[in-house]
Order: sequence, then structure tokens, then C-alpha cells
Amino acid sequence: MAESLPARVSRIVQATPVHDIHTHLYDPAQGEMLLWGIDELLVYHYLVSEASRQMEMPLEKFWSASKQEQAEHVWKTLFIEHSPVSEACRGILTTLHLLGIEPRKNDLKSLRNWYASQNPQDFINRVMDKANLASICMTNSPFDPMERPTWDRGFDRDPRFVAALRIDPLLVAWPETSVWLREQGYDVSRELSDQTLGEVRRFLADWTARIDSRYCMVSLPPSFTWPADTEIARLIEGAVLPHCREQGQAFALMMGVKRAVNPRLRMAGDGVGLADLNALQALCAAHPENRFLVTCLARENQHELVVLARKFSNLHPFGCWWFTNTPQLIREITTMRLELLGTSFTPQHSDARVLDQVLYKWHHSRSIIADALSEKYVAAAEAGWEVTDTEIQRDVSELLGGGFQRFLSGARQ
Ligand code: FIX
Ligand code: ZN
Repeated sequence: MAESLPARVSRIVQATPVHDIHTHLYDPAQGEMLLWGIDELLVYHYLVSEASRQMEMPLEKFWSASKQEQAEHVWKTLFIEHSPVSEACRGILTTLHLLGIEPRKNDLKSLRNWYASQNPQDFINRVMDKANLASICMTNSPFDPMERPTWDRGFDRDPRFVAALRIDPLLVAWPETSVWLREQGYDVSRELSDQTLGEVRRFLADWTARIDSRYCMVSLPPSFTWPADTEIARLIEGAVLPHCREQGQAFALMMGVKRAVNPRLRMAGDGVGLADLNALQALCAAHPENRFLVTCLARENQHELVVLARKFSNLHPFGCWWFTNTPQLIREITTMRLELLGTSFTPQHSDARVLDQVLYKWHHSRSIIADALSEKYVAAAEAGWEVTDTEIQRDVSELLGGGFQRFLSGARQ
């Protein structure tokens, strides 16, 4: 019997290597910065915020415990005392399952023993193969005191791990960052004079070259507006956008994060707010020669983002970020994007912080992307347009990173 259209699409989506365009993973040569293993999986901030709702223990006590103890509390709270039905919990189950481990038949001790017996390099290869990843794009911050020394020392790059320059402190904390930049040898002042903006551009160019950055990125709060007489708007106008033009780099804006809504939760304490996409519209209109990669955290921003992308070919929507990385919202957002943009967007990135997470993030997303795409091909077939496998392959390669790379290179979407 001939293979059905959904089966063909699913086969091709599974078999196509993906470029994971935004993660918090690091080159293996950066040592302990690349996290993996069951304890890291369990203390992922997505799980910590869920566990915090049901844990007996006060947060301060949880944070003062060792990483292993924290992992034990999360495991007990979310997997033993309750059923693991949330997306983050399901992620742990899928990850273990794909590694050939039956989670139900193992306790935390045996899971730790299994991980302890893995050779790190083999494990990285196995995870990348199993998730079928062509490349992993890192989030590289010169402002991170742990990360910077790894670049200062230098290391042999793993070509599968590509760099992207993260610049949040530069834009959202200029008073402190201007002091730090001076210490780093850049002749900046607190006032954003031409001289200072020139030095900021020199800093951006230095780090772009140093890490071989593919794009430069920032996450922004809902209060971000543009144009505006604010430090952040002036830095974007006078330093970031000229830098991107000079270096041929796209600028990624991750919009709508409210940092530290509950600081007691530390990294798990960030929230979401509605971003003002008038700012994005103004940026895209005023700077047709710049390219903007954009993801929004609020579900309520998704439709406006897609409509804006129809108006501006220098805008490329990507990913279902963080709180939108749930099956229901991935399905909704991906379908909406296909219906309004065709294939000129990038449906997903993993945002993995722990290497093993790429297994579940891509397993879950690939199946939804395949379903959403099949539905559109079936509709086309009903109207007499039957896609060939070659065409499906072209479209899937486009969606799983090919289109993103073309956008980065400055070619048309
Ligand atoms: O700003 C970001 O890149 C976010 O993805 C992170 O800050 C966040 O903690 C995260 O891991 C979300 O998935
Ligand atoms: Zn991220």
C-alpha cells in the first residue's frame, strides 16, 4: 500500500537534521559549562518553578541544599507524590525513554549510576545523533564571568557548536555596563556620546570576531519601546544596528520577558508580559537594511508578530519560546505561521540548558511540526496540488534551519 501523505511528511521531518538556532548549551571544550545528566535535568528551572508550588520546604532551604538534594526534592515532589503530566515533567520521561531507560523501573540512584557510566564525548555524540541535530547555536555572553575566561584562554572549537553574541547587560543595564566596559579597555563614558557609541561598536565587533558569532541577540522587557529617548533605544540606534549592518549580522529580539517577577525563585522567577510590537514595526520600517529575528513570549503577541512579518521581509519570526513551548501552543503558533507566512519562518528552537533536553524538545516539536505541515499538504492535495517528496524535503529543510541560515546570510527569505 502506498505510504500516506502524513506518514511521508513524518518520515521526512524525522530524517532531516535540524539546526538548533537558540540554546544555552556550550562547546564541549568549555568544560563544565556544558550541562548534562539526571541531576541537571531535574533542577532545570522549568521544573523548579513547578515543584516550588507543591514542596513543603521553604525556598531558602531548597536553595541552600546541594544540587543532588535539590534534584531529590524535585523528583519526590513532581514524580513520586504527583503524576508527571506537565510538559517539563514529560520532557524528563521522553528524554530517559529515548536514552533507552524505562523511567518507571528506575529510582534516582540507578539513574545516577547509569549516567555515571557514560563517557562524556560518546554521550554528546549519541544525543546529537538521536536528536538528529546538524548544529547547536549557543548563547555566548562576554559579560558572564564563568564564560568569558573560556574565550580568553581559547579552545579548539567543535564545529557543531556555533556561537551567537548575547548582549542583554549592554542594553538593559548601561550604567553598570559602562563601568565594566571601561575596565575592559573601552573608552566609554556614562553619556552616550558619539565617541562612546563608537567604542560600543568596537566592543561588539571584537566579540563578534572573537567567537565567530552568527547573530547578536537580546531579550527585552514588555516596557521596551522604540523610538524613544531611552538609553536602550539610543544604544540600539547608535551602536547595535550600525554594528549589525557593518558586520552583516542579524539582530535577534526576544520580546516580552519580565525578569525576576519572584526573585526568591532565582532563575525560575521570570515571567511574561505583553510586548509592544509597535516598537518592532518601527524598527523594521526605519531600518530595512537591518535584519530582525524575533520571538515573543506572550501568546497574545503571536498573531501580531506574524502579521508584521507579512509586511516586512527583514523580519523572521522564530521559535516557540519558553512558556509557549508546550504542545498546545506549538500547534497553534506553527499552524498560524504556516497559514500566514507559508514556510518563511523557523518554527522552533530548543532553548535547551542541559544537553539531554534536546532529545525531548525536538522529539515533541518534530511531531507537532510534521502534523501541522501534513494538514496543509492534505488541504493542497484536496484542491489538486499533490506535493512530491522532493518538495516536502525542500520545505522541511527550510523550516528546520535552512531558511534561518539564508536569512542570516542576507539572502531573501
Ligand atoms: O532569555 C533567554 O534566552 C531565555 O530563554 C532564558 O532566559 C530562560 O531562562 C530560558 O531558559 C527559557 O527557556
Ligand atoms: Zn534562551
